[in-house]
Amino acid sequence: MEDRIRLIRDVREGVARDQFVPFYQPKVSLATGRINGLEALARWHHPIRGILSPAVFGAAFDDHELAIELGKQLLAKVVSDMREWLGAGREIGRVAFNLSSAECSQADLASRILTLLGARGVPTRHFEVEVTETVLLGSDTCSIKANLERLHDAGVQVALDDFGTGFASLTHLKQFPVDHIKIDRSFISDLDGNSHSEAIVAAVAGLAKSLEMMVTAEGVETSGQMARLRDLGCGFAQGNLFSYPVPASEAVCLFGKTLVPAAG
Ligand code: G
Ligand code: MN
Repeated sequence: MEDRIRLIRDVREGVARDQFVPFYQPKVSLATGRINGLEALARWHHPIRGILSPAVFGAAFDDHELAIELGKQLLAKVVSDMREWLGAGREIGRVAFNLSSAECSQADLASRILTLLGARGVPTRHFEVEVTETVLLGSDTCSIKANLERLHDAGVQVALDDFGTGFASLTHLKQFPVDHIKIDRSFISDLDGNSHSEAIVAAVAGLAKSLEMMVTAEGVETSGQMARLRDLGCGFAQGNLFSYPVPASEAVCLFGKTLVPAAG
């Protein structure tokens, strides 16, 4: 059987068996060192192969119906985790959820998310959605724009993910209600020594500041990168330096923590 078909069949079975779970990775303020939120990341708790990342199953998102089912399974678990944390009085900040192209093209996505948050008593100020430029370039621009505007107007923050790797980024900042830019990790990984990456990070941080958007650097792995990011004016950072993505049971220990020394 062709690899792609086998993968889609296996993922479909995994979804039916409720094997997809969110892991969480903290986002940290470079000014205060404190955690300001988490990003929920899809993981497949495979009965034989263990915890798998989207590097293994990401291609399954090309199947629209499956991407939507998978998204629903993950969203329900994320909102449930948030409900539990809020109920226990945790300072959860904002929890970000990655949206696929298939989900964003659904006309009822925003109302589905808002209804679920409302039903579980999770205030929208604690929620964020992340979309890549590839998602924004999807065929159904109308639905995508309407969904993001509805979410944004309701108090859900909108983040533009993997910034700098797609097309027409600057147009998107004007066309869509973007609150937050996430700089792709390819610019961070060669920060130590690559002056072009430095210039790009500085420019994006400046752009975000002028547009009054938050800016988060992704994939920060070394303290050298962290120090450079701080100097270049980047407000927030995320990456394995601070914490690997962890299951909900471990994420609960992260709230309210200071992960790096404050600037100065
Ligand atoms: O596209 P997006 O930025 O949402 O992807 C996040 C992915 O990046 C996750 O699957 C996560 O496991 C991975 N990731 C998170 N932090 C790091 C890091 O510091 N280094 C690398 N190489 N990958 C990371
Ligand atoms: Mn993301």
